[in-house]
Amino acid sequence: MSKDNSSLQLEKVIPEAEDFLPILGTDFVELYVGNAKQAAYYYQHAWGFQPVAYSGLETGRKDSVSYVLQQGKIRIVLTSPLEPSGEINAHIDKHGDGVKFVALWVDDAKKSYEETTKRGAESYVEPYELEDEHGKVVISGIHTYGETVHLFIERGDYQGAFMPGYRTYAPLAKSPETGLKYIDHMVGNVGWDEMNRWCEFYAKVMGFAQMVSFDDKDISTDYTALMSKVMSNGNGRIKFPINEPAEGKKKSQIEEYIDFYNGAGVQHIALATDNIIETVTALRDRGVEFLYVPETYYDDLLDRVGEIDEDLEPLKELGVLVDRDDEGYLLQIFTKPVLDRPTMFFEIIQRKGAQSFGKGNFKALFEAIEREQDLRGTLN
Ligand code: TYF
Ligand code: FE
Repeated sequence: MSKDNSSLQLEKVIPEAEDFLPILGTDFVELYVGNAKQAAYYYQHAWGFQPVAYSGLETGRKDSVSYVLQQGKIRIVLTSPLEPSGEINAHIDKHGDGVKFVALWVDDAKKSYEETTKRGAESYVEPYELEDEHGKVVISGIHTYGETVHLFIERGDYQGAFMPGYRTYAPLAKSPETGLKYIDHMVGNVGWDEMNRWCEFYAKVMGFAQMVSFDDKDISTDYTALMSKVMSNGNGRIKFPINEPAEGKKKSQIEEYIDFYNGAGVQHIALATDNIIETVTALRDRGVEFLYVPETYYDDLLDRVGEIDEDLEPLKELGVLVDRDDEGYLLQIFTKPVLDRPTMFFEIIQRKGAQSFGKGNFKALFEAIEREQDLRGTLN
């Protein structure tokens, strides 16, 4: 377990003019789920996402249904099939509920498609246009790890609720937001020895660079191990850590994920807040379950991270972890898996200068995950 938090920089800074894939931000994350109506209820009332748009039978869509929810800049789409068989059912059958699309907001979806496919990306969908009275949206897509897809979304000055084909969605009851602002990073789990291949994909096909402090040293506790590298796009707005399992005495959490997801996929989505104590308190009050860290974690916390703005007591009460690098510190906490399969979970993160990922917390975090694995009987 390395405690080294060397300065985190892009290995090479990509000048804007040379970035062949300028990305404005994450446009949305779309999950294929068994019951979008109930998933939408969960994300609204437990997480405080607000209803934005809906598409389904009432809008003339016959085969599937989608709910669009938003909090801060975070937009999630929940999609379920209305028919047997087909691509969505196959995805759910194999993976359970999970992330299908990580959609990236771009100025030019056609150019994004051309630049990436000519560098070797496998096409998911060629550029196509959707138009209604509110304007036009252009969409294209390429495959990434597992059955996950990157869509490129060009909105121009589209004025509608979400996209052509959607109408505003106004359920009977709403719940207040919980202070979530934007997606900080999204992590992919890939199979044995596949990490470098997918990092090379992000480098070569999408023009990303590795963030250096999180090098490819393996991360291990006494029992389990994994390897991880963080890839970031030219302007640093998109950060995609990639994990692969590594050999340990017991089964890596990454292997457990791969077993239950039946392949590579999105492991966790880190959501940023500017008040982690308020956010996590609200989420916990609404039933969101977080990983437990032993109280001893807090015994020498201030010796490790130095002075912080927050009171120790509420951090300890909630189980929030703290780490420092040479740019500042960060606070983070992880949910238990949010599905029946031990696959996807969320991280809540508040950055106070630090641009790293909580390396100093990996041991405590991974031991907490091991305790959960042990309860599931999946540690062996
Ligand atoms: O995104 C990260 O790198 C941190 C730590 O399986 C982490 O949130 C890394 C690997 C993992 C779980 C969390
Ligand atoms: Fe993370």
